[in-house]
Amino acid sequence: MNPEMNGVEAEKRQENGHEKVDYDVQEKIDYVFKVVVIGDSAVGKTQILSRFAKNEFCFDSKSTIGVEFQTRTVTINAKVIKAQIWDTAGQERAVTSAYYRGALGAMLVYDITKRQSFDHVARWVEELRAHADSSIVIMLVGNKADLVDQRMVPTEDAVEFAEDQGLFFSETSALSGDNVESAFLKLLEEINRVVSKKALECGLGKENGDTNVASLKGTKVDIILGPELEISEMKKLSSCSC
Ligand SMILES: Nc1nc2c(ncn2[C@@H]2O[C@H](COP(=O)(O)OP(=O)(O)O)[C@@H](O)[C@H]2O)c(=O)[nH]1
Ligand SMILES: [Mg+2]
Repeated sequence: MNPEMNGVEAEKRQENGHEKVDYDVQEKIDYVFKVVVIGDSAVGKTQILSRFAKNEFCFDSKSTIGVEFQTRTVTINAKVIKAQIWDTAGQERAVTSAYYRGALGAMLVYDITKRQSFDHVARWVEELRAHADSSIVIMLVGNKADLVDQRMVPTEDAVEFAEDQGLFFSETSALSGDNVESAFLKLLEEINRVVSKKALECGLGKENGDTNVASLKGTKVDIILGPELEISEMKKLSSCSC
């Protein structure tokens, strides 16, 4: 990862780039969920992320190299959730355990036109099992679904693998935008479900019937909480990633 640019700066730059620092929205955020995007080089990870975060597809992917994460805020079950989605930024071969730290979800991407990228998916799952939290939610994504004539990975092979490994599965096209939104939203919904369940298991929400930010403080629930804790968490992450 680029030591010159930690997560905090990446986000500032992104928001300043859009000349938009929306403090109102910031204040309302209930949870920040860290999600990592992994998979072989050139499968479309950066483009999937751009499609979800900015609804953009950039033919010159190089222009996004160096940005370590992008964010998008969505509402799920009346909770305002900021998805903080990390990109390998061209460092697929050098992903360290710091990249996975605190991640609640993973998008594991392969290219439906490159059999090898699918054959490597098992290795990426092992990597996740070794370095990420055991309750991490994993979405297997077959990208470039628009290239129908060049398909080398049958959908059934991926469905079978996903069922075997307990992963969610979707085929997407970052180019057309097909299924990108639904794949991310499904992942975030599942994370929300896991987090809410963990909170209940911790005996929370009984008194007030809710799993709000305040009630989660000081518990073992492994999430990044609202904006006031977000910066320190990001500093922690960035200081570990260099
Ligand atoms: N046809 C098609 N090309 C894509 C799609 N997603 C990415 N690409 C192209 O695949 C190449 C690699 O994409 P990139 O996002 O940089 O891959 P990364 O290395 O996994 O981040 C680029 O030339 C993209 O334009 C897609 O859904 N359809
Ligand atoms: Mg990339």
